[in-house]
Amino acid sequence: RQSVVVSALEIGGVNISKDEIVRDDPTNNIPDTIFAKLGMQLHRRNQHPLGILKNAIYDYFDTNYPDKFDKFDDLCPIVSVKQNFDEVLVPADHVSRSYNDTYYVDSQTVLRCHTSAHQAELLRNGHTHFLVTGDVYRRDSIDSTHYPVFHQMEGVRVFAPNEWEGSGTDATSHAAEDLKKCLEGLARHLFGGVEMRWVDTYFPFTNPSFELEIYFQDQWMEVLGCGVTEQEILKRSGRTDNVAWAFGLGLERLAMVLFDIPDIRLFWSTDERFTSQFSSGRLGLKFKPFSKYPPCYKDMSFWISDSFTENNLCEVVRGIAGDLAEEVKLIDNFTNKKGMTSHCYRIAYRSMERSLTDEEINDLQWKLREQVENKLKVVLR
Ligand code: FA5
Ligand code: MG
Repeated sequence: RQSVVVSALEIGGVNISKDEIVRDDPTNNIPDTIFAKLGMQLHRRNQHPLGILKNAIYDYFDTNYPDKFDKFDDLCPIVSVKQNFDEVLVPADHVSRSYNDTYYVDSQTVLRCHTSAHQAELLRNGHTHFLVTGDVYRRDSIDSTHYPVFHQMEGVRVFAPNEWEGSGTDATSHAAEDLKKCLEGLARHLFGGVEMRWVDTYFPFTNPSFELEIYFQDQWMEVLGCGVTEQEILKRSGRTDNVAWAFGLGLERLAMVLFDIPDIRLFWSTDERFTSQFSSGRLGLKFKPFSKYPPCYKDMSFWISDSFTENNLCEVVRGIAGDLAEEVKLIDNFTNKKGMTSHCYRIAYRSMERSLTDEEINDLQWKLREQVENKLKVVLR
């Protein structure tokens, strides 16, 4: 492996030596580009759209539940498999545990893939109302609303029996109704009016479970997951008699709607034409794109192997093109008589900050073809 440049960092008061993390452990699948994002904590910058949004959500909770919610935004993103999965009841065979979906430091340690990783421990420590904001990491697809590092805010509220006993509904319905009211109120606080809808879904740690979608850029975009906490989680934290709700907000997605930010890569931009447009505490403003540079499309076809996955392809693309990769999209897919399957991917290259030259893009595409063939064991057509 390549060694990394930065050798130490401090997160959540814990000093971590980067040399200690990137070691030759065969289970480590964290590329340097991801590694470099550790400790950046965009959500703790008050001038950054994610920090502005976090503070606006804090305002909503402070107004509606004075002094109730404990806030954490500095918990270390390197967590155990136990915290990230076991303690929130993610089944042993769930896809999210795979090396294809999650970044492993070693077989027992991951970069958290959600802020839910902190739920159980905080409950055990006696917290009953809390918000946890942090950077989370996932191997994922490439497009304007997906990025391998993004930010979530977790919210948990525990109810005592007397809070629902008089209400005429059972504990679960009481929590579910309260949850939806709370999140709809939050959406009004942030957006005023916005078109949204609830969708039923599944999470291992909640039941019932819901997602909230907002209409943005001509389609429905999922912005959060939530639900009534599985009783088993409460039981393990010594709260058999309680009921609770939990949510996990995708901060980038909400900020995209709030500030009219068209592409998720912009959150990482250090171009001052981006950064200078935001200021602490200012929610209302809309981002003005600096002139939009044209995208360049390149297609690539290959016969896939059994082990081929789209996430692996995206990792290779990001490794070569970094944030110049705007989208990776499957545009053709067929299986021939011999049973061989061919995929054609269209890769959109575009910089948010400048025009790219033909030469530069051709160069990227050639490197990509070479690495796709070598690393993914596919046969180019
Ligand atoms: C979760 O992560 C659950 N832990 C949320 C939750 C918490 C449910 C508590 C119930 C109780 P999900 O994988 O759907 O759920 O992600 C939550 C949100 O993160 C999504 O709605 C989306 O807004 C955002 N998100 C997911 N993947 C990405 C990505 N690659 N880039 C940017 N945002 C993403
Ligand atoms: Mg989801």
